[in-house]
Amino acid sequence: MRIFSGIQPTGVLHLGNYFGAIKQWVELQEGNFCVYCIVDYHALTNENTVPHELRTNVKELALDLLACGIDPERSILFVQSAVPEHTELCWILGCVTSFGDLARMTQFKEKARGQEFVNGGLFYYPVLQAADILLYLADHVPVGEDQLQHLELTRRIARRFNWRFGEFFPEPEPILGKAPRLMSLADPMRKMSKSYGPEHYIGLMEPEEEIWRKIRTAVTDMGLTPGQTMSPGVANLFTLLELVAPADVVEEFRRLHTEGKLLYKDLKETLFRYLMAAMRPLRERRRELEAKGQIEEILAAGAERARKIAKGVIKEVRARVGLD
Ligand code: AQP
Repeated sequence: MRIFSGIQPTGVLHLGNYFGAIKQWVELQEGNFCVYCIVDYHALTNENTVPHELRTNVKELALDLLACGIDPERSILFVQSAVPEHTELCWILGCVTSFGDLARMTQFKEKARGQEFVNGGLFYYPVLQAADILLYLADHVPVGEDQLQHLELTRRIARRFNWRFGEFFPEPEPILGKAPRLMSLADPMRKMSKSYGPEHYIGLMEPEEEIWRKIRTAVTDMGLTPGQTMSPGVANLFTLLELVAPADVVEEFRRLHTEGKLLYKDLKETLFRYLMAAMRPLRERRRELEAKGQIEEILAAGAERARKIAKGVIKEVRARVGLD
């Protein structure tokens, strides 16, 4: 498979990002051609992005990704703005994208809702995302569930380009992980996300006491709606437990829940223990990588490899649309 995926340098890496996407990124490195991108142009669509913070966030995120297991020898890891072909392809693809399709994107509608100033980049975001993926002729994209609609649009854009200019781009398929939609612990009706504030995510590299505080205060009893056997908050804690604990531990907690004997305190303590056991090696690796300090070289080498591919694809695209 030819894999492409991206992540925004908009702050800390959280458990939703990790279990929804990054863990698959790492696993897919085995036997596939993988291109992983820190999408800083996308981050500019966020009105709160501050220049010096963006620069720092890019490096911090690169360190996080390496600590999670992205191997720059096997995968191409680079920063989007270091490869200008992304924006060139974005413009060309925009010209085969339907305005109506863009206006239907739920992420745009959610992010634009209630904002006094809605920048054009936010509206055009899915076209740039399509360009990111198609520039590497990727056929598979590991993502969380929130990105499925954008990926469907990428497929439509590829189809329309191919129809107008001849078969060229693949129609990429999503790869969903075991936790395609991890929910906020403070409000389990919303996805875990940075946009809603620090109470709504758990950062991979947050201090342990802070992670325990967020788990300890996680919402559990919300009342059940008809047909539900578990409240959304408890279901979310079980989802997390399944990701980090052995099957027999999860089974035991499920049995207690079914018998009405489950103590949430026990569930939360066990989850915290297994979560930290899973995260500690990553946190340790990050400290080592930070001490080594080779991040700029790694990203520069990644950009060089990415650019080689991007240039070849753009050359072909320019010829097909009549620019060359
Ligand atoms: N809650 C989630 N569950 C599963 N997967 C998730 N992803 C994000 N949240 C969840 C997946 O993480 C990858 C990177 O997404 P991104 O670049 O959109 O990351 P982000 O913007 O930092 O994620 P946030 O916190 O949700 O940011 P905002 O609030 O700005 O939208 C993607 O594959 C995504 O699906």
